[in-house]
Amino acid sequence: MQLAEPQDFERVLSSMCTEPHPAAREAAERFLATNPGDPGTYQSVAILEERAVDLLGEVTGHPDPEGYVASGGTEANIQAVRIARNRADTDDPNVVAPASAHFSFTKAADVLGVEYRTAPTTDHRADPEAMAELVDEDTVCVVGVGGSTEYGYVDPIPEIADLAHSVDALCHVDAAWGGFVLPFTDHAWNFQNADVDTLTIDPHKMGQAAIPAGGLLVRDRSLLDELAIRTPYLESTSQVTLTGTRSGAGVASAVAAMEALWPEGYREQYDRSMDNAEWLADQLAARGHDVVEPDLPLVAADLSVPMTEELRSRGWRVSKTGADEMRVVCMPHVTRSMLRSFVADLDWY
Ligand code: 0PR
Repeated sequence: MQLAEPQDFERVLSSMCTEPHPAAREAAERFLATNPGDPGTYQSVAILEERAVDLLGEVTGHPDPEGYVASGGTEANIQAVRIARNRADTDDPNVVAPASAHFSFTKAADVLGVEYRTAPTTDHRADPEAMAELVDEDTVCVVGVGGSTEYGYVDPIPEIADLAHSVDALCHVDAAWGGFVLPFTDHAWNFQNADVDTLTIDPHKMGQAAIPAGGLLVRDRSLLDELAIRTPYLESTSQVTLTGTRSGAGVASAVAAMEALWPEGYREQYDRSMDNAEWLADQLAARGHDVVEPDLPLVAADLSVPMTEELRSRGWRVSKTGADEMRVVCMPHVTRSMLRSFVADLDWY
């Protein structure tokens, strides 16, 4: 059978993934047949994974990072909740998050037998006071989001960390999407100056690596040890990952992308994406739409559902927020000329 062409990115405004950097693409292909889940056999990719974690540490201000390259943000979030649950001393654990947290936390709670409590947001950001009403002595993890899926908004992480530690819970930050842009913004918190315990940051989103490359980082090794199980058949004696066989392509491409882009390439990309988001927000506002002021490079606006449907029928991939607003993610493949032709199609409608 002739394989169909994969999706090209020419009209994709909905995805939080993007075209991999050329070096990332090449590295992925070279390491396609390697398995970092078996470091005794595949030693070179295991060394690359250490490098990936070190680079992720540089991006997040962690001087001595520990963690691994996961399959994506879902796995990293599940593992963060698992660390928190395993470390706590309660039979009835709960996790507290803002309602804006990604649905992977619902999966985590279900798989791990943890109660999931969500607090309403204020202006699309976590409200630490509303979250404080939900925490108690059985809270094992309090979640903050560094770039929300729907609006790209960033929660007040230092306050969320304080709340977590006031009940001896862990603070987990989901920066799966925002992690590679946050260092260039006014959101100045990182591992060094905020009491974050665990963090999700995905190279396969804003990091421009190939899929699958997610990232889980922890403050210190003892947290990762909460995940360790014994591995009698392997040369290594324990494993902390959720999956067994893993993608060496993801690991190698994450290193290649970060080596090529950190920090200047990512900074330039952030500047371009943010300019594009602000330009699009202005264009939509000038046409009378209510626009959610972008914080990171993501624009949501109250375009009518039929309008969004019409754009889809013209080949544009746009998505919706839970409140039915149109949502455009200004990823690296989204250029100004692409947005100009998008706006021209809007005007036609
Ligand atoms: N955390 C955040 C903040 C996310 O945005 C996502 C993914 C995850 C965790 C989970 O990461 P993985 O998918 O790598 O496991 N965000 C999705 C995405 O773009 C959400 C989504 C899905 C948005 C479908 C729009 C849509 O149409 O992949």
